[in-house]
Amino acid sequence: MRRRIIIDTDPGIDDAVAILLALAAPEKLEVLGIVAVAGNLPLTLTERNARRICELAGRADVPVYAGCARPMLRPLKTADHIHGETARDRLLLPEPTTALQTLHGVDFLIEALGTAEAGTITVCALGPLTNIAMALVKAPEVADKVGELVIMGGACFELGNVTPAAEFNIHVDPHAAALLIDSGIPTTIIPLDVTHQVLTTPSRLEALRLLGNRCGPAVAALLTSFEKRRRRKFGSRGRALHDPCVIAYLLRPALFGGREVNVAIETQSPLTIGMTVVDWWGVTGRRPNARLMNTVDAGGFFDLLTEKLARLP
Ligand SMILES: [Ca+2]
Repeated sequence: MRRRIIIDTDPGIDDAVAILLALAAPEKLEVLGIVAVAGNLPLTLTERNARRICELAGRADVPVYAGCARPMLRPLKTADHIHGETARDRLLLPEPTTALQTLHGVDFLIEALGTAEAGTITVCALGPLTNIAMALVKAPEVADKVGELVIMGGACFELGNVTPAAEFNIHVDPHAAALLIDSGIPTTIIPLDVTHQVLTTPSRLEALRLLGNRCGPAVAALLTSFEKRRRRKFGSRGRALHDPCVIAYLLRPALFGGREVNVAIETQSPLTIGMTVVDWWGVTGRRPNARLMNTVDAGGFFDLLTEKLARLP
């Protein structure tokens, strides 16, 4: 069955790889639209990067919308030091030939969900959850239309990557995350516990570089530039591919394993704000509200990525 998906994203280097992977599998995924959000970079750059990625993939026909320019309550915190490469290096991503859609991204979400059958749309959340939460603030009735919300975000045993307790996407807009986790939408979470197992290696990057098309070497170059920056912080370990795990999960769910748990989002504490408090051992008695993944076949992931990206221009 072909899934109809909306990608909400803040590209961002690993967002770029995720979008390319989705566009490389049209027999499995119909991308209804891409909605940019402020996160890794400010909105003006994330929406433009989204269009540049579609251009690279030869899919300028995919509509790109701009959503929210800041989180619901907190000031925007970007990760420009890591993701600025996409803005600076014109060689890696071409300039877009198509214009941004005029409809606001939140209104696109409401419109696309509003006109769909109940439970038929998959929403892929690759950035802070502001747009999706705002869609539910404006039109709560569209929640029923979401068949599955797949979030790259949070952490269980891996704890945080932006503070000791919090993962970036949840930390940037914890209030949006808290609203969604309590929305009743069937939710799958791919946390750092999974993505920190999906690491680049020289041979995995080489396989992409050798694809002989435009997209494979571009992805290898993006990930290599990313890896250089990251090395200062995390040592010689490879670069974790966070967001593409969401698309890989849609394409090949058997690569991932997890369990139904209760997740609560910390929105109060200055020390741990944005922490995903996961009841892994079921000690609270709170009802499970998400399927949280904790295992992944990383080799299988890179095989899938390489196999699919080979099909792009
Ligand atoms: Ca992202």
